[in-house]
Amino acid sequence: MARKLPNIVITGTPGVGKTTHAEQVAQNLGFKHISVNQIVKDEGFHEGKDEELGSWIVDEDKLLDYLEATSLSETGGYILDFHACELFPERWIDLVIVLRCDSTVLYDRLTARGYKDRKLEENMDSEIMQVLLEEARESYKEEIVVELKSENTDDVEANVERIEQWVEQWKKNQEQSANA
Ligand code: DAT
Repeated sequence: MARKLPNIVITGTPGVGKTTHAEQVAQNLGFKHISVNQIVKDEGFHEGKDEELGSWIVDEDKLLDYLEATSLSETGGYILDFHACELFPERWIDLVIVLRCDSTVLYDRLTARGYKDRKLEENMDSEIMQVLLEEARESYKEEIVVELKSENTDDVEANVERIEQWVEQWKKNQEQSANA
């Protein structure tokens, strides 16, 4: 059965603004915001922490089983907010937003969060090398991957509006194909 609402992944290097965007889109559209990192932590879907990087070593099977048990694949209307995207099955996902940020802006955001040493370096490198954009392009169809800049509040406003317009169009297309 076709989903009534699309599912959206919002991805990018830590600090680019995933949570900021996901919360606003979820609130405006009544979508469910899934902070994947939070779930991994709260539900224990990990095999401990990489101490140097400070990130969880995710147990993908447990995480995917958990997501599979939600109404995500049937009803849609979910926003998955995570610093990786290739693990989500293509059939679940309708749009992949990759947020990008200038490195000086990102440096300030990450140091404000207390990131330093290798954790800071790895994340800065990841953004500069556009690791998440490549991962998204390799994992999903080109036409559903959208790169958006997230450097100031005007960007957030414009991006949120653009995502909402995209959702409207997606719904119209679904209705048309259902009636065809
Ligand atoms: P992420 O979820 O990708 O780790 P976040 O949404 O928590 O990022 O944002 C990190 C910090 O940067 C937070 O203090 C909000 C701020 N921020 C993010 N995107 C921004 C933007 N486009 N303009 C201004 N501040 C932004």
